[in-house]
Amino acid sequence: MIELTTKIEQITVEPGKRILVTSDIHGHLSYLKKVLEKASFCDNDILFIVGDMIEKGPENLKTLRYVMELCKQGNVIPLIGNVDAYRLKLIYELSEENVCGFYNYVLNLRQWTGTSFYEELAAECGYTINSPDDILLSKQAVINHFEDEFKFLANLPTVAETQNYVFVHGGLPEKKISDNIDKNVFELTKFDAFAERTSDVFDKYVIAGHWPVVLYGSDIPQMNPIINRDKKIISIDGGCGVKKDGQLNLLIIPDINCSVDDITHICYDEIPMAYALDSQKPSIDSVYISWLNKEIRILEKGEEFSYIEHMKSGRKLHIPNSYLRNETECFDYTDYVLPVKKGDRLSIISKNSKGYIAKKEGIIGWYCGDLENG
Ligand SMILES: [Mn+2]
Repeated sequence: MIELTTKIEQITVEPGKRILVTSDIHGHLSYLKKVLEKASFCDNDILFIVGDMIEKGPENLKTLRYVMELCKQGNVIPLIGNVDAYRLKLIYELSEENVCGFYNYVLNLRQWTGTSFYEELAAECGYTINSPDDILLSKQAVINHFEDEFKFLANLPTVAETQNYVFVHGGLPEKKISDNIDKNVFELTKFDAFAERTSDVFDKYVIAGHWPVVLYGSDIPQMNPIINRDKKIISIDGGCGVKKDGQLNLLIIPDINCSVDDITHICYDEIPMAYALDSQKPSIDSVYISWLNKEIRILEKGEEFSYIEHMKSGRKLHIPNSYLRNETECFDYTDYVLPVKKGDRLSIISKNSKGYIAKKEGIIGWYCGDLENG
C-alpha cells in the first residue's frame, strides 16, 4: 500500500539566488527543457516545480524521470499535484471493481494525447493495454518495476515554505501554514480557483498552480501569471497541455528578499508564430467564454460562423463553428480584438475567413490583418 499524507517542508533560500517556479508540466518534457533553457537555469538557482508533472501530455514517464534526475543536483524542489497523487493512488488501488473506469480514462487520454502515464509504465514492463484485463495483468509488474518512481512521488512534499514564499499545487485551506498539516493531500492539491475562493489574506505570498489562470478572467483571456496583492497569492498555471492556446510559465523571483514588483516570468509553448504586417486597436468591450460558463444557444447556424447567445453574459455574437463543442456549449473563445502594432510577433492559434485567433504576450484575441511567416 502507499500512504499519501500532507507534508510541509521548511526551506531556507540563501539570498543571492534566483528562485524559479513552474507548475502543471503535464508530461510536456520539451516545454520544461525549453523554458529552463530560456531562463538560463543554473546551479546557483533554486527551482520549485509545483505539482502535476504527469498526464495529459506526450511524455509522462520521461518527464517524471527527468525531474527525478534534476533533483540529484540538490537545487530542485518538486511538490506533489492532485493528478500525480491521484494517479499513484489509483494504481495501488486497482481492482476488478474500478478497473473499467480506469481503462476508460486511459482510452480517453490515448485519444486526446496519444498516450497516458499508465500505458507508458505498462509498455516498459512489456504490456500493451487493450482491455481492462490488461491493466489488472500488468499491475503487479508495474508496481515492482517502478518502485523508485512511486516512492519518489509518494514522498514529495505537499507544501514548501520559505522565508517569504509558500508553494503549494492547489491552495491552502488554512491561513496558518502549519494548520494545513491535518488536511488531506487532495484538499491542498485540488483546491480549484484558489485565488478566487479563499477569503484569507496570507502572511507570505502563496504561489500555486493547478487552476489555469485563464479561468480567472471573464472578458479577456490571458495565460500569464497573476499576482493578487490583496490576498498575497500568485497563480502561475498557464494551461500547458490543457488549453490548446496554453503555455508553460516560469516565474522568476530574482532574490528571496526582493520586492514582489521585481518578479517577472517567461513562458514557452509550441504554437506557430508569425509577424503582423498591420496595426490594429484593441476592442473595448469583450467576452471570454470558458468552460466554466460554456452554455450557449445557437440562434442561427451558418457554414463557417454561427450566431449564438452566451447564457452567462447574455451577449449575442458570431463565432467560428470550430469553437462550438455541440449545440449548447462553446469554450475557449473570445471576441476580444488584440492591440497589434506592425512588426509584432504573434502566435497563431486558428485561422478563419475573417482573420486569426492569436496570442500576443500571453493574451488571446483576434487579429484581422496580414501576416508574414517567422
Ligand atoms: Mn492540478
